[in-house]
Amino acid sequence: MKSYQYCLLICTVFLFSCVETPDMPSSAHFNLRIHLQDTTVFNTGDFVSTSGAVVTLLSQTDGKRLAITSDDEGNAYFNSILPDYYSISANRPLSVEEIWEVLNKNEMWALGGDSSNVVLFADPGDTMTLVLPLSRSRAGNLVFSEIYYSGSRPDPIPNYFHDQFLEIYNNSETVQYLDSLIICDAEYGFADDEFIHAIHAYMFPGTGKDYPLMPGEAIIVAQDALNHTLYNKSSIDLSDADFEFYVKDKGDVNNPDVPDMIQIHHKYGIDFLYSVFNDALLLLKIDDPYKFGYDNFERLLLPLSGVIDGVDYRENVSLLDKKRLSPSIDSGLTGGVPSYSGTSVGRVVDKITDDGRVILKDTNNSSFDFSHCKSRTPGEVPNDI
Ligand SMILES: [Ca+2]
Ligand SMILES: [Ca+2]
Ligand SMILES: [Ca+2]
Repeated sequence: MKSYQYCLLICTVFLFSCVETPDMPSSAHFNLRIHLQDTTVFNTGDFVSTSGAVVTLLSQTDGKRLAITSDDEGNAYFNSILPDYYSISANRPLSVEEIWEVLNKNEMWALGGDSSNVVLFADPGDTMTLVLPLSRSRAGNLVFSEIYYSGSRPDPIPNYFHDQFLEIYNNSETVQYLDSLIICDAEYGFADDEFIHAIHAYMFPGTGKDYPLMPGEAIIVAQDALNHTLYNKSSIDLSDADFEFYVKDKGDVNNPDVPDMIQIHHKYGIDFLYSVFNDALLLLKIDDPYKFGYDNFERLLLPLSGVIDGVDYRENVSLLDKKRLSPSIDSGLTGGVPSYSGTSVGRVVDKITDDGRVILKDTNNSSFDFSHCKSRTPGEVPNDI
């Protein structure tokens, strides 16, 4: 009986191997032209808003990525590709000058488009054309400017991670309100899903305009708003944090002077701990976080359409196939920070306006938008390029 099962297993593995890695004849190759179509007001400018976009093609079978920059006609040509399921994303940053020309405002916008899990095929040697609409990307207003997830060096406590914090920065020129925005993490394995599968989700308090954040200002959300140097000398003082995650029913500590984030979903753990190895963190604006319910493992489903900012981090930043977030939110990876090293990752400066306001880089690709911080700087953003 056992040998029969073993044989069946071998046959099954062999069968799936055959199905999942087809030996495609080279004659099956075809060409793909992705034509970008700007459906926004930016197509009225004197510049070509579909030119210079980075168009990325991701094979769903083997995870291979191809990136091509669109030409002056808004075309990205991918030559000699194989029929497959693909995800496509396009990102076109808009310069301050381009935005000013069209909107007469000093705002931050990008153009982006994506299409997930589409079957692409054509007769061998033929060229298939796919039109990808671009819409205004929400990048820019509020961004994660520093993420400290790695935990402190042992001094004396090993594996000290209660000092994790998130810094959120107003990257825009107008006042932004934190009221009712949600911070969540994202379970691994759903990068192509239309929902974030959140293990933890917490909401800022306030009823609409209680927590304004001025242009160029940052706030800190601490795991625990404590002076952590009292417990581990290599840690930091977060007793002045602006908000903290407080998990009432798990024996969490509470600093009564620091407002608590409101628990929306908490699947497990003594706190909203994000992994010291790899995780993804998101900031969202969603009217009803319970509208789409839960997945089969009690993870809260939050729609991608509500995402304001999202950052994917991992100890090995070359493992793009292990990403948790869709390329439309974050097409790269930050991290590369050893656990318990006391190192944080922070967004780099894009430019500084004439009146001295720092604009942080946000191309929705954290491989380029983030770097390692020289030191943890809760509440402060860098001011040199
Ligand atoms: Ca806490
Ligand atoms: Ca508190
Ligand atoms: Ca900082």
